[in-house]
This record gives sequence, structure tokens and C-alpha cells, in this order.
Amino acid sequence: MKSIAPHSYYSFRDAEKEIEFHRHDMPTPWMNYLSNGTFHTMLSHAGGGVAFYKSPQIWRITRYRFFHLPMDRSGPYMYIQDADSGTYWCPTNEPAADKPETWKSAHGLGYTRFGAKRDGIAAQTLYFVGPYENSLVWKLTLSNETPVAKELNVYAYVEFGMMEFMRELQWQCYNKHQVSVQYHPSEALVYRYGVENQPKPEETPLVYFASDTPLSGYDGDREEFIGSYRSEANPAAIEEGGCRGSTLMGGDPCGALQFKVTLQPGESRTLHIFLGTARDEAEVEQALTRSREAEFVERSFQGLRSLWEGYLGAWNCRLPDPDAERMLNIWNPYQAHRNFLFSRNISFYATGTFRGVGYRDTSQDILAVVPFDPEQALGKLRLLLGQQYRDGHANHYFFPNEGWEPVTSIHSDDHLWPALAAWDLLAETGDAGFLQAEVPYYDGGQGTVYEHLKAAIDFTASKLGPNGFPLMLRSDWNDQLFRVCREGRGESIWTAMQLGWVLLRMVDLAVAAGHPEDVAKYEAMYAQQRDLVNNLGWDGRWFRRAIMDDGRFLGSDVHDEAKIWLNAQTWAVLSGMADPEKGWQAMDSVHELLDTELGIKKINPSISTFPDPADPLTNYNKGTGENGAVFCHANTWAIIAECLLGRGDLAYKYYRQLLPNVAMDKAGLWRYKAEPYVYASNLFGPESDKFGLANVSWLTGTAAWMYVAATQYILGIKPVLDGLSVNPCIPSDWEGFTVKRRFRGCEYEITVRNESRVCQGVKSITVDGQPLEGHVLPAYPGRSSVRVDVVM
Ligand code: IFM
Repeated sequence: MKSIAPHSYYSFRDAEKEIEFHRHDMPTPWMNYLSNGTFHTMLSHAGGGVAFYKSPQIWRITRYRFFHLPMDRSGPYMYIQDADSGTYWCPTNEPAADKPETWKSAHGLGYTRFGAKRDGIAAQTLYFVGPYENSLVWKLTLSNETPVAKELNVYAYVEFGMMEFMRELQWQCYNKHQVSVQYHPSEALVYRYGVENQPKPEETPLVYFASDTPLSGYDGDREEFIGSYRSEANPAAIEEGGCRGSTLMGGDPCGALQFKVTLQPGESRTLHIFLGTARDEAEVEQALTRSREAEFVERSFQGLRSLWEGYLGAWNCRLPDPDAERMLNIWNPYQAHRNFLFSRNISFYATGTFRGVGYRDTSQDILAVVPFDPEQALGKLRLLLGQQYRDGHANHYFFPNEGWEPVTSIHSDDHLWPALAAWDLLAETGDAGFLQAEVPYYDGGQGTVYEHLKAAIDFTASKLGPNGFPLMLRSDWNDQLFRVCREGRGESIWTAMQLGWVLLRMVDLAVAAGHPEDVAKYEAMYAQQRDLVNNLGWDGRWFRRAIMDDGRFLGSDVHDEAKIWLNAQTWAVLSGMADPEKGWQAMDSVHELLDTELGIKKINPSISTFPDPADPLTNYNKGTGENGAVFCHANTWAIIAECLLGRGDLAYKYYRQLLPNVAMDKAGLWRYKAEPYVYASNLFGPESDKFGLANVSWLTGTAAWMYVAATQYILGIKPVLDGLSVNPCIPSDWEGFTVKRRFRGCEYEITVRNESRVCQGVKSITVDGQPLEGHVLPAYPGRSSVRVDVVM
């Protein structure tokens, strides 16, 4: 394993909200998502990536070879060739073999840029998807820094894939003869995916690839441009005199555009490339006319920047810890929004083939969008509730873009999650009206939002196991527990706790929705499950996790493996169900038995033989994935639990040790590998051979919950039904912090001073100099800002 200081690879540029990369040879591609909500591109720091329209399953535009070598191919590449010498290189660094003499790249919010230089030619490149067209815009500015004129050939290249990625793997041999790339009179290559039996053919777009600069050549046939036994590193057309003017009526499609650029000494030229989608040829024409307008690219880029400025304007904090501050002001909400958009669909780790919108995952993702954009959040909540059946259970994943049948496995937790999002929406806006809005059920009929949430509770109430806990069904939050209830009797003690938190929320939601008559039922159910949790669920030093079909406990000291499970301890506290001394003891056990210097393990010890060596509970190797890894998503709940117990020092230790750049510094960049600016789903644990290796970055519930844990529980700025609660639980050595938070139309400028150097406890609050009773700030309708001073 190489040991190299991470900072020789990257640096944060916080004022610009960027991370800059100094080297292209990272341990893995470090990705960014460029998107306007309809047209998307996942792009790496070295220019590899994939573009898709709405769905990576059925409208994938370019080809990305997941897990192949060389890694991170293909991408939207540009080549710059000196026409005299024939040498060529790429501003993205990859994939040409000749490298720029100086190079850097940077990811920003919705864009990625590259700056490179070779032989006196400087290239500044920017890629983004703007709000006004469904296209990836590439902006290339070339400058001649030499004293002589330069003749350059510039190429822009993309490899088109089959739009249906599974089709590509299964039956490309024939189907590839049903695609075409034609040269369009408006100087564009147009890719048409005309494959038989494709889903939604009437919605399948044409793809255009064009520029605002006159072309000197093009190719639509990959064999012509790349040649055989070659790759993007050494395209035949570039090495052998230029594009061949190929089109394609079946075969392996690509888009290659060639430009001749002459630069006098000191001269700069900018050209723009557009890779976009349109419904038909007339729309291609219109999109190109708009895109070629003089100010279009600048206007689009400014439009993108203002969108992010507006979105992130809802929150800004100044903290004694710059790593946390950067994460909370920039990267964490950005990542969380990408989760909200893509669920767990496509990333460097997930191929975008079968995971549509996850009911459980997206319900949680909503939590971190509510503070920024309650309207978008409500839209998603309604989308989810439309996947719920009248009996209250819900589809596990579904495919709104693809129109495919949903995955219908029934899990004990899925349908319960939306209540948390609904409560957060109510607290954020103070407006209960949405609870009365009608939403259809998946199997017909409709009900109000509140009725949907109530049906979810009724479903769980109808699916209790022999001991009275909710049946595990297919699994709960933990996907790996599908062997617990194969015979239909296994129970999830964790789901009882999840139900507990949800029931507390339902009490408020029932009142807000005008159904106080339901409250007693929710309270009774809560009390009954709480008793079970504290009795049958208690193992002596921690809470048990589940009961298997055969009645054995999972998560008990009597076994040799998987004795203790993180979620059962944290949620016992989150749900308010744990008897106080049991809650403390359980979280002490977490500290003692699960915590490591790189985060908290999900279980201990890892499993290899339990409950039966011939049929262990999980196939994951020890210390990996769902088996004894540090599962970052589950760590977030330990942070919240510690805050609820008032132990701010420990909560912050748990938070800080998983800040991605902090964990990377500790593990070493070549061990950690994934991006230092976004959370990963998990890190291999100490029982693996690669402790600290981060996996499945970007699309993980960690993003939403870390945001919630840090802002609402550590900093303690939490919307509640009657206002904005301020009740921090911070490290005792912090002097204080400040937060600007948009809430119900007003900006709250909050300064917290920790005069007594405590973890928790608000001594006084003044609003614009006037003392306030308690720690809940009311809404201030009509006010644009208020100044809040808090003393701990
Ligand atoms: O809860 C799941 C999630 O739905 C997908 N990733 C893994 C988590 C834990 O199993």
C-alpha cells in the first residue's frame, strides 16, 4: 500500500465551494454529479464518466465500463493535437498516453473543470449541465503562450452505448444494428436508439453532439475513429490524419467532432460542445439554435451557480472545526441532494441497472432536503406514498422513469419511514395542510397523506410475531437479515424501536391532521412495544437485535458471533423506549465493544458460522459490508443517541472520526481510497484485511443522516412543531459557534457561546436583545431576519 500525504493529491477551496485535484492517478475515480434533474452526467476527476437522460437503466447515453481495466473509461474526452508534430494530449489528463506538463482539476457544485498545459498551449475546460437545456456543456478555452503561431487539431469524443444497459450486456450483437448516428445539416451528429421492444419508445430522445464552432471533420462509427486493437488512449483517426467522416447504420456508435484551430502568439479561443437530448430533429435544431447564442453558455453556468447559492443559502455555520464546517456548509447537503435525486441508482460502485427509487432509502434522503426545499421534499414524499398499498405496506423499489414493475418484497421497515419525513415537513413549514392532500394507493383508491401514514402503522400492527415484536418479513433496515424470517416467524426487535420513534411522530401528526382520536391507539402500541424492548429485548448489557424463526436471539452474549448490534442500541435511545439506565448501558457497550478509531462497527464479532456453519447469516467476509464493517449510515444514529444522552464529547468523536477527509488522513489515502468530500456507505472493519477501505461512496443514507445528526442534534438547531429549537450538544472544549438558518421565511442568525464549557444545557436565549423563555424560537412572520444569542 502506497503511503502518500493526501494533500499532495487534493486541496479544498472552500470560498469557491470546490475541491481541487493535483494528480490524476487517484486510487479510484473521484466522482461528481452534474445534473439539472433531467439530464445527468457522473464525471470523475480525470474525465471518465457517463451521461444519461432521466434513467441510467433505459436512457444511458454514453458508455462507461464498470469495473473494467483500464479503470474509469470512457468519458467525454477532448484531445489537443499539434498539427505539425502530430503529438496529442487531453486536458482531462486521461486517456491519452502523452500527459500535460501541468494539470489540475476541480469538482464544484454541479460542474467539473480542468486546467492543463503542454508545449505552450494552455487549456481550460469546464463541464456542466445547466438549467436551460438538457445537455452536458463542455467549454474549452485554448491559449497559445508561445511566441509562434500554432496549428491545432482539436477533437471532442464520446462513445455512445446502447441506451438500455442490460440490453447491451445481453443482446448487443443484433440490437446494435438498430441504432444509428447520422450527420445532421445543422452540423450535429445525431444518435438514434431505435431498438425493438425498448420501454417507452415514444419518450426515448434523440442525442445530439455538436458545437458552436465549425467542424472540420466528424465520425459516428467507433471503429473508424478508434480503430481496432486501440482504445481512447490512441485513436486511429487522431494518429492517422483526422476524422473519416463516418456515419453509422448499425454497429458501435460514437460521436467524434474535429476542429482546426489556429492560434497566434498570445491568442485565446473558446469553443463549446453540446451533448444533449431532444425529442425529434426539429427540437435538435431548436436546442442547437438556443445553445449557439452568444451568451448561452455563460448564462447557463450563472444559472447553475445561482441555483446552488439559493439552495445552500438556507444554512451556513461557523464552527471551531473547519472540517465539519466545510462539510455542513457545502459537501454534505450537496451529497444529500444527489441521493435524493438518484436514490442508490448509479455511482462508481453501482451500475445503474436495477435499483430504481428505494422506498426506504428515499424516505430517509428526504430528511436532508426538507430544510432546503420543503416543496421538493413534499413532492418526493407523495411519490413514495403512491407506492403504498391500501393495507399499508409499500413496494421496496420502484421505477417511475422506466415504467418497470416494482420490486414487491415486503420488509418490516419500508412503509414506516415516511412518517419521519412527514413530521419534519410539518415542523419545517408549520403547515399541516399537506396531511390532508389525497394521494393514490398503488393498488387503487386514494387516501390523505395522514391516512397513508396511519395505514403503515396498521400494517405493522397486523404483522406481529409470536413474541409480539414486528415480524422481520423480508428484512428490516439491514438487508442482510433476510435469513431471520424465512419460515415466517422471525421478529425484528429493531423494527419495534423504529416503530417507537414513528409512533411518537404519529401522535403529533394525528393531532395536526385533525385525528386526535388516533392518539390513544398510538400511545398504547408504543407502551406495549417499549415493554417488550426493555424485557425480552434486553440481553443484560445491551439490547438484542432480532429473534430467529427457531426462537433464538440474534445479538446475545450467549453466542460466539454477532453478539452485539449497533442499531439495536442506538434506536433503543432514539425511540425513547430504553429505560434510562439501559440506554446508558447499551451505549456504553457500543463504545466498549464496537467503536474503533475509524468508526463504529455494525456488529461484533463478525459472522462466519452463526447460526449454522453451513448456512451463516451472511455471506460477507468478516469485517466487510454488512458483516462487521464500519457502516457509516448506522454510525449517524450513534451520534444522535449520544446527543440525546447529553454526551457531546462522545457524540462529536463519533461524528468527526467519519468526516471523510479525517478518516482518509487516519487510514491513509491508498487505504481509504474513496472521495474525501463525500461519505461512503461503509469502511472495512478491523477484522478484514483492509481496515479503513471505504466503499460505495456518494449514494448512501449516511449523507442525509449525518446532516441531520450534526445540524439538529450536535449543533441542536432543530425545527419542532412550535418553532425552531436550539439545544446544542457539543464538545465541552468548544467556545461556541454561529449558524444562519432559514426557517419559515426568516433568517435566524444564531450565536452560541459556551461560557461554562459544557456539552449541553442552554442557560439563556435572547432574540434581538429580548430574553426568551425556554429554547424554542417562535416563527417571526413578516420578519426577514432575527438575531439570536444563546449562552450555554
Ligand atoms: O438499509 C440498507 C439500504 O437500503 C441499502 N444499503 C444498505 C442498508 C443496510 O442494509
